[in-house]
Amino acid sequence: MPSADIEAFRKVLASSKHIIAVAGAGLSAASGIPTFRGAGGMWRKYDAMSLATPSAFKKNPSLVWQFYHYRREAALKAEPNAAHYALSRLSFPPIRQQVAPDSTFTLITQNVDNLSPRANESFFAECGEVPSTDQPHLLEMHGRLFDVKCTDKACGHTEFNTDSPICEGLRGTEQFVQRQHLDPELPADNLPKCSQCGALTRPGVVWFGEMPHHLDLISEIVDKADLCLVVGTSSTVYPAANYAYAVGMSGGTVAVFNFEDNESAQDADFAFIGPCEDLLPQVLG
Ligand code: BJW
Ligand code: ZN
Repeated sequence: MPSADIEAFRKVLASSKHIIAVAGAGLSAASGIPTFRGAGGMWRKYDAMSLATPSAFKKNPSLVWQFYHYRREAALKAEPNAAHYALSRLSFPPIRQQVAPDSTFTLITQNVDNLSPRANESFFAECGEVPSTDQPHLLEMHGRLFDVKCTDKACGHTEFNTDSPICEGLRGTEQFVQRQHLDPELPADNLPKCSQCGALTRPGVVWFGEMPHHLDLISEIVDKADLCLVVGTSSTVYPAANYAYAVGMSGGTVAVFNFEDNESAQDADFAFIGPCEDLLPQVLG
């Protein structure tokens, strides 16, 4: 049975040398970003294979872009929540009183919404001290909604673009997603084009069947981790779903923060069941 003893968890936190957090959509739920699989989740309304695969994009880039335009607009309107900031706090030496001074912390997020980088940036601005860069504080393994990639391999241009809307042709189409009726006829001319070569672009997120980012670095960090926080993820998508298991198998501690008492919570050493935006600040201290 996992423990929910906050004092016992804090002792482990304080004595851990290499801490990681593996985060998913539940981390951003309180910011108003829908999850994928839970109640109100996007994969309950839309078929993931028709929107989040390279073949879906090849077949109908208009449908896929309408979906990602909606997601971009939602993420631009959202603000980081208390759970993002609780994790930011673990990254910044001057205020990391809950952890050993020589410990490391890396957030490995599956989220693409830019809310963790924004939380870190504003936290860092408040702290006024440059965080140690020996190991990255944040790895966005499923890419970023605001990376826009040229589909012409010979060009290969990628840019970070937070324009709202990303192009005039998609303006207002977010309503189609809200009404669950994407426009299959939206012409390809209406879609975002590469600023360098004019070819069609695609969202810089990692779709099913594509290789997630930073895998070698993540493997190194996971291999030496002695504490893994699993925050707001259903742990159903690989390879992310394996990381907590790997830490547990090598003798580390696993602590799950989730709304639901799911399988990964039952297998964990600690399980804090409830909204992570309340639990993370409370439990991390
Ligand atoms: C709260 C809360 C609150 C709510 N507080 N909690 C077997 C083994 C290995 C791989 C595979 C395999 N079978 C198939 C595969 C391949 C596939 C895969 O895993 N498929 C599964 C469906 C089985 N994986 C891939 O294709 C990946 N690539 C790959 O494997 O490359 C080859 C490789 C080879 C060798 C080594 C390594 C790699 C790529 C996966 C790409 C996933 N892409 C998406 C879309 C990204 C773009 C976009 O955003 O649109 O990523 S799918 C979607 O799922 C998104 C998410 O990042 C990902 C995970 O979802 P997440 O975050 O867990 O969300 P939910 O909704 O599932 O869960 C939310 C949780 O929050 C719930 O538990 C709630 O209870 C909780 N919650 N509110 C706390 N307030
Ligand atoms: Zn191009």
